[in-house]
Amino acid sequence: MTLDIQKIREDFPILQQKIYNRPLVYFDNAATTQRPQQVIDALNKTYTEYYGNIHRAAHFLADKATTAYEETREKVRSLINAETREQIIFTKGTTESINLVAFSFGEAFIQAEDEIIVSEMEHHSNIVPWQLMAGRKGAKIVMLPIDDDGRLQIEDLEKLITSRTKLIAVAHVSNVLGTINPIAEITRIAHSKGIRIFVDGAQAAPHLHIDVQKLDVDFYALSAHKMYGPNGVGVLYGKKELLDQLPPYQGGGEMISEVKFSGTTYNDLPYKFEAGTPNISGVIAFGAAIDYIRNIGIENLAAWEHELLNYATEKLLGIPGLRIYGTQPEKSGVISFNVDGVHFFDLGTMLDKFGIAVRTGHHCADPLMDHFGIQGTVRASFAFYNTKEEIDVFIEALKKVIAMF
Ligand code: C6P
Repeated sequence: MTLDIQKIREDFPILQQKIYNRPLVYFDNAATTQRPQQVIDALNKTYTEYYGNIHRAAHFLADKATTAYEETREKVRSLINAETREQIIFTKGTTESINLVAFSFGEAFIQAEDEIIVSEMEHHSNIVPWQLMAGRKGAKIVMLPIDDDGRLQIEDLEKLITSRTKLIAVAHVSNVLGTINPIAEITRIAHSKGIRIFVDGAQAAPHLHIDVQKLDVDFYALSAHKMYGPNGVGVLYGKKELLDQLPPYQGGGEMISEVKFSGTTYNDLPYKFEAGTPNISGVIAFGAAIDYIRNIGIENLAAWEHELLNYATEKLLGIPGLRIYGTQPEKSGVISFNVDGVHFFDLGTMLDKFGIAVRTGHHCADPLMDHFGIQGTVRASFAFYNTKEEIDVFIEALKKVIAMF
């Protein structure tokens, strides 16, 4: 199917504006995507028509809000093909999902001297929570290295695994390199040794068809704001037998079954992990975002983004002195690069003056920067609403900026 990109773009009001009198070129989609009118309308409709606190009141508004909230849970379940809705836990985002597992899995399963394997390409969100847990428990973090193409050295994995290894934490897609990691293969190795796997899907869920049962992962995390949905909403998927064994992450309303000063019992899944009033309107509007991307078709948007990636990569490689980090064939629409003699920050700041939004810096991946011996990069990241014409504008602006320096 060929996508009508111009028609799709009309759904995104923010893309219609000019920045410094030039049409906005939004290439910072890995940081956060923009929202279609359908998502904005869903948010608006929740607040204007059926806002109430969920799961706890007998009145009409609360009942309607609860139904809509739970409908999104079912949409997420279906999107990632989880076995049951109980395994879909709403959080604030990928970061909170990781902190939840690091805390609760740590409490249940980690002893002093145990080891967690974390890859070198991880976002800080998939490093620091494990370090905090390791610090509390006296456990150790072991790094799974990458090569200079940005490929995980899977062949080293078996050598890194010891009898103390309890979990492997890895991104499905790198936010800097775009590398799509072979999750099914890593999972097979992990499970053959009785090790659990946590997958950070923040950069994968917006671009790939995710099937948690086929991947056989133990935990999977994602963020709605990278999927054309509201910010402040995320998901944690987990295998039921594991989630059942984990203690709660936070205490508060809704996560309990009965509270007595002599002791408290906890609610069933997924509520055991959803303490307090959640982002009700955000979760409901996330349902509209899922409908939106499923209407386009994940395969269709992935194919178009891949075409954009190839088109931009070829043009960028034609610029003398430009180096791309992350050159794996299995790659999503993210291009990180530097240009000889020009600081990434200057490039980003000048591109902004042409109306082009890119991200510059370490992209919350310091260990990865250390691997390449750099402080940061410029990163252009694409979504299905981007066009080849925008890439042409970006390349021309980039050439002008380089010439100025
Ligand atoms: N990366 C980027 O510009 P939150 O902030 O919780 O929604 O997602 C955190 C996160 C976790 N893992 C990966 C692979 C990510 O890319 C991110 C967020 C953004 O690359 C903001 S730093």
